[in-house]
Amino acid sequence: MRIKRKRGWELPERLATPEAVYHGRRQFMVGAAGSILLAGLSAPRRAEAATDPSAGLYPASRNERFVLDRDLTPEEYATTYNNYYEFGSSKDVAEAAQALPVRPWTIAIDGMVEQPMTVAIDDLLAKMPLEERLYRHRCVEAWAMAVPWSGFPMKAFVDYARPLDSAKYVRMETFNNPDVADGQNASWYPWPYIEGLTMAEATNELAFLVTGLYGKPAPAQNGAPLRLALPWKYGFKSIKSIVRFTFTDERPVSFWQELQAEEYGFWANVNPEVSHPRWSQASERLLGSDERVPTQLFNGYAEFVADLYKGLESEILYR
Ligand SMILES: Nc1nc2c(c(=O)[nH]1)N[C@H]1C(S)=C(S)[C@@H](COP(=O)(O)O)O[C@H]1N2
Ligand SMILES: [Mo]
Repeated sequence: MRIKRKRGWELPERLATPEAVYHGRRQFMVGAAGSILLAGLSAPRRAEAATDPSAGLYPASRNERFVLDRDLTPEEYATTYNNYYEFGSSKDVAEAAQALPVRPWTIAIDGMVEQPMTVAIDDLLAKMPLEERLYRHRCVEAWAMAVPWSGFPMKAFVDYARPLDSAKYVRMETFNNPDVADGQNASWYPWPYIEGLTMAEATNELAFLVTGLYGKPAPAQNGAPLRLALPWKYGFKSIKSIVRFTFTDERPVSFWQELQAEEYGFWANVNPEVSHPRWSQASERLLGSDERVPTQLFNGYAEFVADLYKGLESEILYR
């Protein structure tokens, strides 16, 4: 039986979801039996998470340089209201994401580097300076949260990767496994999820590779075992569950840009004065409440990043 899937824009906030772009194509639910199987898997998967080999590394000591102007979002909201299209286009993907095997997890480093290599996540964790940072996060859909991420500066990772001077960008790729991530069976999306940064952005002190949150290893729905946090950019730049970093001299085309370039670009810096083509970016809703607060230029991080964009005013910097 073919069941028509609920369209993403039935709820007000989803009016603003990036996926509201797909050309009016009708979608059909596939593998209803498959989701029952996943539900059955979730308890053992949770037990597995409890024995995460990196669990002893948390909580990491807090870097006090990054301060918030608002309360932390309660953990239950940050871990149950997620964008993770690999596991579906609703916000309710936490359960389905438990099917993602986060160990073993190997990360490839290739392209313009001295020596291409692969590294297992736990070997990488042993080499990187783990710390906790409190960051704001601003989704392009106009919801926002404040999260205690754990991880390491992307700069430390770039130093480890040893890119050549000819590298101008880093391109990142999420896993591609439609057997565990049913959303990847939706063929109108350009899987795998891709994102990219200039080398100056990737080595800016704010760019942070995340392995944990709320003093614990990151749950799958938040992008375990390795994701980005780029607090001055719209949330879609903060790619989850990364398996590959490619250093290149060509500007990467990201997942959302490939899907809808008029709405989602390469730079995607937060700016309250530049509207999305379909909604205002002037204010944002704090996750877990009905409160709206004004949005800030670069999401409040201008002092760290504004200089990165000097001389680039002819580019589309704010979407
Ligand atoms: N691979 C992948 N990464 C992703 C996404 C996604 O769908 N797939 N969604 C992005 C978007 S739109 C946002 S707002 C954040 C959400 O992160 P959170 O679920 O931890 O809040 O992840 C980003 N990274
Ligand atoms: Mo987002």
